[in-house]
Amino acid sequence: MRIDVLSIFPDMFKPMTESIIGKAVDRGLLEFSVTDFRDFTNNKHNNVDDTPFGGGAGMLLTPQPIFDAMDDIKAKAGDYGRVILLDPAGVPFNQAVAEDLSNEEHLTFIAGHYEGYDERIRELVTDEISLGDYVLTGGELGAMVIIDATVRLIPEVLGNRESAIGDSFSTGLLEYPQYTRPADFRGRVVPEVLTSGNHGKIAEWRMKESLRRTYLRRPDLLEKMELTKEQVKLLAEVKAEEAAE
Ligand code: 4GS
Repeated sequence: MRIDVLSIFPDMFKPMTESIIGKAVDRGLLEFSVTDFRDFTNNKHNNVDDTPFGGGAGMLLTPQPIFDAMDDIKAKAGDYGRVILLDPAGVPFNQAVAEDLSNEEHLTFIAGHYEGYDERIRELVTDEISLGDYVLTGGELGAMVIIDATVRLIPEVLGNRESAIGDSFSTGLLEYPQYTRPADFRGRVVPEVLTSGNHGKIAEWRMKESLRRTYLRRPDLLEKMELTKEQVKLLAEVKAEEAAE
């Protein structure tokens, strides 16, 4: 995959050279390039923004540097691929969006800072995505979050140690509780079933506790899911147990 980012704070993307994303670059699974669109301004002060027509507070990114920086990406990469604008008015980001984006060959992110966007910039854009219902100082962190969640889904990026299978949200349920050694830590004992060696019972306990955690913390996720017969039975047990608490 190739990922381009347009930002006037390219140094904010330095953390992307660390950890799993950095390794994906080193291993040739990801090509990552940040373009400072201030380099493409046509005015002598290198301004990237201006005041809104009609008045009002705040500044807007002007179209010219963004359009020219996009032309440069197209000249270098052949296309822009999917073009993602970070914006609170976009589709809320989630695991399904990450899975969709992870199938692409090329993604280009436009990350504004401080200000809004001149509406004509949206012409270049295929996807407007929001990190969530809160206000950031810029789109950079949003772009990095999306890149992180997306790139780890590319086959071969994660090793077995960090497998994406069974992740919360990819199964539709929150993860079940997990324990490692010691089996007794200061009197807090690991659930007996997990040390029993009975793999059928362990799988059933894990499914039930995933359902419990999701029922207690994120019932909205359960409403969106189609449960198997087994899950319906386990969830009924969970509900009875929780009502009796
Ligand atoms: C978000 C968000 C955001 C909006 C950037 C105000 C500065 C700011 N971007 N998801 N101007 N939430 N952007 O808050 O993507």
